[in-house]
Amino acid sequence: MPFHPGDGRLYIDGAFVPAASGRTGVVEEKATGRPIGTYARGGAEDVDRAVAAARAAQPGWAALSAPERAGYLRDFCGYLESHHDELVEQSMRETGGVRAKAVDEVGTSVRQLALSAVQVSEHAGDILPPYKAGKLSLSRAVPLGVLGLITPWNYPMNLAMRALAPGLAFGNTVVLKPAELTPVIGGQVLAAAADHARLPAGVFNVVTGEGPEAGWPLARHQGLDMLDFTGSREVGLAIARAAAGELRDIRLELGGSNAFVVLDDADIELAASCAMVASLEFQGQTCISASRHIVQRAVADDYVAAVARRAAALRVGDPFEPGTALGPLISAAQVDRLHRTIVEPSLAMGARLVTGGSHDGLFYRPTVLADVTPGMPAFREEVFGPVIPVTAVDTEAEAVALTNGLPMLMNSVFTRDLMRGYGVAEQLQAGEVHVNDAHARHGAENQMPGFTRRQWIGLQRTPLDLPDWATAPAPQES
Ligand code: TXE
Repeated sequence: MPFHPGDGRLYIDGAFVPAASGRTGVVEEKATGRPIGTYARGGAEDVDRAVAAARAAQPGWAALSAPERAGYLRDFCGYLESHHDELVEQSMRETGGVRAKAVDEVGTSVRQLALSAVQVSEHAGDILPPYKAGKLSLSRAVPLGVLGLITPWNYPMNLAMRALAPGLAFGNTVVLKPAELTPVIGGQVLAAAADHARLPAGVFNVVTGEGPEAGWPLARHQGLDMLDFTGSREVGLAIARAAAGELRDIRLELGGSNAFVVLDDADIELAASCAMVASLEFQGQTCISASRHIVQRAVADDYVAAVARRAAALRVGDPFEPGTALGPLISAAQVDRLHRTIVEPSLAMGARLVTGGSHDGLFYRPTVLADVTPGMPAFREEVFGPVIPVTAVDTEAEAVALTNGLPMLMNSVFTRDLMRGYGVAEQLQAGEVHVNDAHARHGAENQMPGFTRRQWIGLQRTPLDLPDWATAPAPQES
């Protein structure tokens, strides 16, 4: 099957179609700025059609047996596997990530599909502990219905897949709006895979386009049963405010200011190596990247030196060139945000530039800032770029308090004493904490819910324990 990414069409109701407006946008290779395709700039009319198609297809899709839906998912997965190398290169071009990052992205998507295809036959529901003799209570997993997905540009394929795969497996239908910076790897190739797998028309739809033009109409659409959004705090807040006014169901994954805590008995070289991955992998543009390094003062100088030595030696450039560790940032807007609103003001407030701090176009040098204090943007904001801000603290308690002072998704703690690490982890208010490890490589695909709701059903031969006044014989009609 030939691979034709980037031909500028939407995928609605089983057909590749232009946007109703006829408008298209250009897909760029991030490292070179070279145009590598087009995408359709969908709008409200296209979103309406896609949601209507998904709504019409949903009952029939949910009525298929679990093994039938699993079969479609395996064919979907087969397309991704058979185009693995092209997809990896497409991801490298569109996101600017190095090969290992792209391989991870495609691999995670494949594993997610394979897992959902199995899970759907295993999780039909539960038989619940009886609360009274003579009664059978069970819960049945019921699809939510039509899901809207709005996804970002950093891991475009697998951030779509982690909702798409379990969503479809459990009988939902989907409308996906991928990020406009990565519309091919985040949307068009998934449409091609769905088409190849012959998913029934309307089960999976892709509306590419800009956030305000295509994303907002989807986020607000009354025809959705749930909207799943991954992206910025600002847009997430706008969606939450609108949804609250209409009692609509949404799920948001926004950023966080994740902490990387180094205690005074840590193996400093190990912590510094892990810091490279935690803060610099994919140029630090990951929601679980370490955004602030909180280090006990006794080891802070050694830590800053170890981190800066490593960071300064990393090669920044075209991800296709061998030896490149960091590719370009995703856009000029992201470079500008990082440099002008985080690095420069922090330096002006007294942070010390140890290495980096400059950029050539989208290529930002890995940067280490020392003497960062909690009032500086480098501490307060999610850096979302290749910057390691180091803040020294005197005590373990201070490290815990500072970490807990900002929202976060995932933290790391470094110490040679595992029980000390456990004690700190227990006090951190993060969803996930790793002791002596960079960040999760545990396969988040295992954690995702199946996009179902539970329907409780109680069965009994005769009603139990009805009060006398209810069962008393009814008076005869006079
Ligand atoms: O996100 P946007 P951006 C964070 C990170 C980053 C910042 C900005 O801090 O610096 O967000 O990134 C769509 N209605 N994360 O500007 O704009 C948009 O088209 C509906 C963390 O790229 O939120 C895209 O599909 N949709 C995150 C998606 O929202 C709208 C990963 C995300 O884009 C919209 C990425 C609107 N009004 C960024 N405006 C993570 N948690 O991993 C935009 N969109």
